[in-house]
Amino acid sequence: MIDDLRKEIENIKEKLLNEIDDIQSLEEYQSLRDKYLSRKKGILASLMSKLKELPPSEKPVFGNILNSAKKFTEEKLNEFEIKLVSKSEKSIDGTLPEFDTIIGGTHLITYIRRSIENIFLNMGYKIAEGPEIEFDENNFTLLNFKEDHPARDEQDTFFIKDFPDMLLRTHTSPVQVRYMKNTKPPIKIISPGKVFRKDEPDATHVPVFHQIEGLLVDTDINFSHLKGTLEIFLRALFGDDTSLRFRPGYFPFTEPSAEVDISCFLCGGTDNKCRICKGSGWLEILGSGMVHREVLANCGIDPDVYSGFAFGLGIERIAMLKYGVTDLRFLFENDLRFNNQFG
Ligand code: 2NL
Repeated sequence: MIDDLRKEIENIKEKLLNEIDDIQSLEEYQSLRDKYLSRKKGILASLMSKLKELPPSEKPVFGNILNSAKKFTEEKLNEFEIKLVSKSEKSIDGTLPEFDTIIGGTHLITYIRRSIENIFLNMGYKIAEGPEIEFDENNFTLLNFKEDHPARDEQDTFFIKDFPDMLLRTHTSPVQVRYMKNTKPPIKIISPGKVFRKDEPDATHVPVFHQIEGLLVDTDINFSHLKGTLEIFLRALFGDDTSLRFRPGYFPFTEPSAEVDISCFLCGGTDNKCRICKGSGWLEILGSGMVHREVLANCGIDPDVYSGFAFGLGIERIAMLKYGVTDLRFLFENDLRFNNQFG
């Protein structure tokens, strides 16, 4: 009995393969699938009824044969279905133009920011960030700006409507103020980020721009530490043969303060029509100084124990000098003909 059934199933499998070979359409495929696998009237389902005619010892043997026949049938039909579907899909038209793939790049401002961040990360600095909407106190008062300082004017700073003590930060110094209020020295941070000033856009002014400031506070920090740090930084950014020049300057939050120039990396002072130094041989690059005692005290740091230096530079200015950007508005118009030249 079981041997007869075994033979019957082998015949069914063989017939299935022949019938699959003869299929011409998806409809024929569907009806063949039903013929073999339909749960009620399918050939394999009907064999199940033979199960009760078998003696108990042969039931599991037959069950196994039937299951593997069902698996075989499903596999062969599925294989064929994949072939049928891929044949019915349209072939690729090799005359079509290629896809216009646009590969993203790094914006010049991001590229410069990261280059500078890496120089300071290599010197052991941490990156500090803070909110772009700030309290007047962190942005001005604690930094020793007097109540009548011109930067506090409505004309120059975006104040937040209905919140007279809040504004869009005009520099990233408030990030360092927050850091000093929360952290005991030694402090060694840079703070990159967006800053805001009420300027009518033109080639050299945009109301949103970018700054990186640095701050180091510890015991026994003096002006030579500032000079050495800036020399390492600016030589890494502009080349090993760069010379530095310190000129006296003024910022409310540093004392003494210094403007820092670098020797012109384009002409070295040899071209009196030089695009960037105009023949002077020097380029104004950043502002710096020793952190004002008053500022340290305002931020909870004892100026009799600790001292520090700080500096700040504009990323857009580096873009103009080093990368030849002639109009700052290009930096946020996002014309790909401009953006693709960098990063
Ligand atoms: C510039 C000049 C500068 C600082 C930024 C600073 C921050 C704190 C305390 C003291 Cl919390 N100083 N920052 C110091 C000197 C100059 O920026 O021309 N930036 C574009």
